Amino acid sequence: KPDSLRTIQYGPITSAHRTDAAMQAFRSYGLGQFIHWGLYAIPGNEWKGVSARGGAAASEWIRSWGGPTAPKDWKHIYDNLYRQFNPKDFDAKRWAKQAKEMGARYMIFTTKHHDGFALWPTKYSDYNIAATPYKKDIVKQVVDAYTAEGIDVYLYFSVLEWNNPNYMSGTPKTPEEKKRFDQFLQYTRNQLLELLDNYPQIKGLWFDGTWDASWKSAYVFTYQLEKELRDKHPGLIIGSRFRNDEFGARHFDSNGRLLGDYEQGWERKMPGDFDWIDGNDWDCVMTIPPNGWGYMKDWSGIYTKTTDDLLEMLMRSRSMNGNFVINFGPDGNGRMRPEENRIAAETGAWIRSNAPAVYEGRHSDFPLSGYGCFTQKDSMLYLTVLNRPVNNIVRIAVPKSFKQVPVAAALLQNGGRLEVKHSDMGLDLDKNTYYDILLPVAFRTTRAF
Ligand code: FHN
Repeated sequence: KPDSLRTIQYGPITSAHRTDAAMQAFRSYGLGQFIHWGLYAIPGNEWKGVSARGGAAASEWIRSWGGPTAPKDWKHIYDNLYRQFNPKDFDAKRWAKQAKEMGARYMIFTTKHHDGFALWPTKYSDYNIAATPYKKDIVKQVVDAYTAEGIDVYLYFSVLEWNNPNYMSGTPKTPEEKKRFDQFLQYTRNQLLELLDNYPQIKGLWFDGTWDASWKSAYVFTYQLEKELRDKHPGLIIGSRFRNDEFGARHFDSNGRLLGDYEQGWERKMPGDFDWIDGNDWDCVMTIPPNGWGYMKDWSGIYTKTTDDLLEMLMRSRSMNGNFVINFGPDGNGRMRPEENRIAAETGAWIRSNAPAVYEGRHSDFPLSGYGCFTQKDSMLYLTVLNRPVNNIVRIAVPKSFKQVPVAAALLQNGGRLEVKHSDMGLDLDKNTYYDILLPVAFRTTRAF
């Protein structure tokens, strides 16, 4: 944080560390599911057998594919893919049931990505699901199905629109540019109010594509828009990726205060230590491939994360008071990949046997262990063993400072759960003492080494 605090007019609108029910629910989510779905699922990161690579990410960035391998009229081809979008296997109830079994308590769904194509029948653009052979409102089906399963829905919304003639990345300068970009801002406001009107069950908006100078220059508009959205939808949760202050500071204003209800910057990366989050709420959104959120036909030649990888990140997130969100990219017919189905099933099985550690557990001041990470709820301390001791014995020194807390350590390991109470441990808390707990050897891993 800067030494001298600046006067900031367009800083945070909500107080940090909201204590209302919606934000308390956010803190207990534990696991979330992200779904990136749209026209980019049709090519699946390749076209007519040629591997395609757009800009910042694979798959959903394919519209920006260029260079010698891209067809000359590629953008025209891409912008007309809506004519063949007819996902015959799409079943929102099946997705929602799978997410429930996986243990997800919230989900983030792409209503419109950078290509500008809306998965709901918006009144403000013809480029939407109603113009496809499929026709029906996909956003409504997803919101209804997940809400029915008791999973909170957050709507992903890309401000950036590659195909919109009124969008520009640079700051509008000429009167004509200002007129066009003002039209774009109104269009954005209209679509957001429309989403809140159409789908009142949702709990949050997940903004993306807000990094360009044009949007950053509209800080008065975005400040007022955030106020309007919050007034319209009490309890609405908006992360730190929506807007910036008048000095262009994003995620945190120029005095270091969080801009939004939680830090939304942990994407495909995690805090290295509890101190990094500085007491703020946060979540981490994670791809299974290295970098590709939409469907990719070919996962060969890249490292795709295993269930153990993802469970480790989940429990590290929980040990630092964050939520962890796994991204799924259904194919052009609405089907998840076999690998995604397996990960969902394995993740759900592990969480079911360790639910309190995941959902109730929060950061513990217990000294970090080399064996894994701690989460704690009142006097219950959970250790998720990530680094299996060769001798299958976990030795933990219990600091005197903990003796007033009747710590009952429940030791967790992949696929199992060991609950050990004080009396079983023969703990002598008057001294810094070790106690030996023989861990069951039933460690499970999802990848044969
Ligand atoms: O450019 C997007 C990307 O396609 C994807 O949607 C991720 C998800 O968090 N957000 C942006 C990259 O930061």
